[in-house]
Amino acid sequence: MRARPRRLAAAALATVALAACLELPAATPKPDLAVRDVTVSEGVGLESACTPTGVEICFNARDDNCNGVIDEGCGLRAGILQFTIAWDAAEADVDLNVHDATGELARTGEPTAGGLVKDRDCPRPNGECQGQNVENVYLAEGEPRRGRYKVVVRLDKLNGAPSPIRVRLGARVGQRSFGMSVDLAPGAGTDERSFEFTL
Ligand SMILES: [Ca+2]
Ligand SMILES: [Ca+2]
Repeated sequence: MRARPRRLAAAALATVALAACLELPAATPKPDLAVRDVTVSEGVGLESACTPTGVEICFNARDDNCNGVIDEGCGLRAGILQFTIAWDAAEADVDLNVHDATGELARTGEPTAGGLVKDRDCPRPNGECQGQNVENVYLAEGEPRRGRYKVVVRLDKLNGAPSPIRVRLGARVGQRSFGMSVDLAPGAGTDERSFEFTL
């Protein structure tokens, strides 16, 4: 009787290992994924059109080739929903906080009830980010939940980096792409900017 759970655990581990090796191709967007009521923090310019500038460049949170996927080929996961931030100040700790349609915050590890998961969290003490600070949240499973999504870009700590910190946010919502560049500085009112929309 004891062998069975062990076999199941081994199978689960194998599945996780296999999933970790695969860079999942972007799902084909469904044409009916309508995006409504897009809002951003006051004073932030939102880009809602993609202008191709050449081949995809890694870790800039831009869909440089306008193929609907941000920073593909760079080790980041992608899905029909994808939110990516990038910033140059290596020491600064900036967080990408994406709340799904149920209000749950996407974290590394387990997906939220709405299927969102974070696959990269920077900077890391072990140098894993190699000075290329990127955070990425994507829809890992299921269909996008209908409802209000909130994407917050927040400066956690400067860690000695000169203020303000310029952060780029790129978002893919079905066939639509959005982008914004923000300057974050410590203090209430200046340490975060947000982007919201309804599906
Ligand atoms: Ca791309
Ligand atoms: Ca890019």
